[in-house]
Amino acid sequence: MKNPITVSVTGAAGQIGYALLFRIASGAMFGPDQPVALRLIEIEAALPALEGVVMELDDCAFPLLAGVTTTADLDEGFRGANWALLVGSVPRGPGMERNDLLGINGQIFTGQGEAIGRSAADDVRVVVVGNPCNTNCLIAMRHAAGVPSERFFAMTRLDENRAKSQLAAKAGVHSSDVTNMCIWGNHSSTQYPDFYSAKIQGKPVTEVIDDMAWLKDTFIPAVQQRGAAIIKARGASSAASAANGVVDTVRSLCTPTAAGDWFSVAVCSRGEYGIEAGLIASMPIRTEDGKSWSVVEGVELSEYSREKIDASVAELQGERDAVKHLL
Ligand code: NAX
Repeated sequence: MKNPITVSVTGAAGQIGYALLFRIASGAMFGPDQPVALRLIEIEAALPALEGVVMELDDCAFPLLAGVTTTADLDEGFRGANWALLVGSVPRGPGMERNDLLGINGQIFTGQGEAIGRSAADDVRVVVVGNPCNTNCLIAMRHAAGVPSERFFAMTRLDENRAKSQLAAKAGVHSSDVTNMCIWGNHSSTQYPDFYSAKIQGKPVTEVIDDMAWLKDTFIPAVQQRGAAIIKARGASSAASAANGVVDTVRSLCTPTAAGDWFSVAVCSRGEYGIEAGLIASMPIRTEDGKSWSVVEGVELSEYSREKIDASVAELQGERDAVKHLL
């Protein structure tokens, strides 16, 4: 039997946590022969609810689940973590401005970053889901002493999957026929799902879906506003699909990427595609060995794409400026 991978999850009693933990424990994230140990982190007030989730994990008798720890203590929670999945954050309340939210969550991710630096395993990789995830990731990264910046990621995979599904439905193909789908920029309504570079059964999307008005005026807003549409329909925000996005993100980072393809995740820019270095921006990513990753170079950007990416990057710069005191 392999040694267990230790996975720390914050916000574990929340609705994404409830959908995510069972996928991890079942082997969906690391495969059917890889044991996992879960370290679940919640605020004190949510620990009783988290115990209920642990009872359910127990009741699944998962063969791969090597242990579960629950705690409100960050060092205890991140101890030995190979993966830290930062899902918990404070939701935007009535009357709260975006900058208030950035400030409140900024404090949380400062402490979590510090604890990851102190307590996680030497090979820790961090995926931030809690919103605003790009900027929360930036804050955690800046405070995690000794953890290289290339180990920090913010999730845009749900957006990628949404985009693939919308394009597949329009073209009358399966979503797995859609490749090279890059979400650029921020995980927010300014994100740019790049239909120019994406392919359907190996052909450019613009050849298969010969309807530029639909691509620009229906497809893009549908992806950008999908979260709001789910809330309207379900009365609650996306949870199972978000959890699935986390599973896909980690799997993609651990598995060599198919030839010619890429996936979307926000990483610390080194200035690729003119995106200011140091920002956490979503770009096309590949990994050859399931350990190190690189930004795919040479993706051609139309003038339209350039404008959309620049707008999303400007938003990221604004968010970064709003939390400058925390960096
Ligand atoms: P919930 O409100 O159901 O759960 C959040 C959990 O986090 C709660 O149990 C809360 O007690 C816990 N929490 C709050 N502060 C914490 C802290 N300091 N330490 C540990 N735990 C803490 O939200 P849920 O629907 O699970 O969503 C979680 C986050 O994911 C939200 O910020 C949400 O906006 C974000 N999302 C991000 C997505 C993405 O693609 N990046 C998509 C889905 C989702 O909207």
